[in-house]
Parts: sequence; structure tokens; C-alpha cells
Amino acid sequence: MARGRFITLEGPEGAGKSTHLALLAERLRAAGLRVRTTREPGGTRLGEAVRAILQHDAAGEPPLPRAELLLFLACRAQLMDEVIRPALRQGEWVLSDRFCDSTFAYQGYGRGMGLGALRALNAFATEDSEPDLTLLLDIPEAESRARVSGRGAADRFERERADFHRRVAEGFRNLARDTPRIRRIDSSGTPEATAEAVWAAVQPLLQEGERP
Ligand code: Z5A
Repeated sequence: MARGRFITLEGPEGAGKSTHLALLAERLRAAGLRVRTTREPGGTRLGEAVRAILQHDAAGEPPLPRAELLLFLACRAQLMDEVIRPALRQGEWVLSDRFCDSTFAYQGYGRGMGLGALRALNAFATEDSEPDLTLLLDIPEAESRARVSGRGAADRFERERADFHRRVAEGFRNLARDTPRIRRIDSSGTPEATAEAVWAAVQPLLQEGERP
């Protein structure tokens, strides 16, 4: 059985990751593929429990930056072994709302942790697995703020200062520039325009699958 493909969607808050993950999953299913969707942090019982700690201080105190990093990586290790690797082995396509590049952007560029150490720790958590393709949905900071404002209580990341979000957004762009598997997609237009750009970006993977 052919191995499935692993695609991640990344970007600042409100960039449209959840929206486009759902649209892409629908389109791939219509093309006859079996598709599994997941998210980080989350996607497993452990991951969803830790998500509440990471985003909403469910433990009763905010995690320190190193603890925060290790919690994200613990979620990733669990998700990798429990969901992603088995699905790929079964020939499914896996779409994840955030993955390792969020660690590099938020904990690396945002919190100022060294990228070398983050890459090594991420490799340990994933046992050296990487996405086949990463779609970076990019929007200007003002647009990101506008999309997330007015949708209820802000989570721990949404409450971060503007300069944190600026470093994260810049970090994502640097990662896209330096990493061949990352495709940057302008997500500031209509959802339809972004969906078409996403679909165009996955074509090489689909065509690979058609080769004998
Ligand atoms: N984090 C981390 O620090 N380190 C890590 O390693 C990982 C994560 C894995 C998880 O939040 C937090 O964890 C995240 C980083 C950190 N915090 N932040 N910030 P999340 O991923 O669950 O939350 P989010 O990024 O804030 O998700 P979101 O706000 O739901 O954004 P989204 O999924 O990208 O957007 P959306 O829900 O699809 O769309 C947002 C709205 O925009 C929606 O109302 C749409 O109708 C609207 N909109 C307008 N135009 C468009 C277009 N063109 N396309 C799509 N949507 C559009």
C-alpha cells in the first residue's frame, strides 16, 4: 500500500488554517483519497487535555516558557505515534492544523529560544518525521487582529503583546524562505482565492501519487 502524505497548515492566528484545512480535506476526499484531519496542540486525549493548559491556564498557573515548549512537544510525540504515523502507513492523507513550524515561530522567534535546540528537540519528539508539504497562510498583522477580535475571551497567546505577534509572523516568513517544503500563500483575499492557491500548492503531491 502506498504511504499517505502529510500536509500541515501554519500561520498567525486568524490566518484561515481551520477553514482551509476543512476545505482541502473535502476536496481531497472528492478526489478519492482517504483523509485524516487533526490539530496541534490536540488530536489525542492527552493532547486535548494539554491544550486546555497551554491556551487557557487550566492548571491554575501559566507554564514557564521551557515548560510550555515541552508540553507542545509532548503533545506532538503522542500525536505522531498515536495518529499520524499509523494513518500514513494505512495510506491516508493527514492534514494537521499547526505542527513543528509553530514551535519554531512561537517558541523560537516569539519567545526567543534557539532554533538549533528547538529543531533537535522536535526531531526527538517526532523521531525525525517531517511534513511532506507545509502551507503557510500569511496575512498582515492588522488583518489577523481584526479576524480574531470580537470572538469571545482571548486565549493566552491572543493576549500576547503586538511585538510578540510581529516576531512570530516574521519568523514564519523566514522559515518559509529557508525551508523548501514550506509554501507561502497569501490568505488576505477572499476564502475562495485562498482555497484555489491551496489547491494549486498540493498538485505536485497529487501528481507524485499518480506516478507508478
Ligand atoms: N502554538 C505554539 O505556540 N507552539 C506550537 O508548537 C503549537 C502551537 C503547535 C494554538 O492556537 C496556539 O498554540 C497558537 C500558537 C500556539 N496560538 N496562537 N495564536 P490555534 O491554532 O488553535 O489558534 P489560532 O491560530 O488562534 O486559530 P484561529 O484563530 O482559529 O485561526 P485559523 O484557524 O487560522 O483561522 P480560521 O478559524 O479558519 O478563520 C478565522 C476567521 O477569518 C474566520 O472567521 C473566517 O471566516 C475569516 N476569514 C476571512 N477571510 C478569510 C480567508 N480568506 N480565508 C479564511 N478565513 C477567512
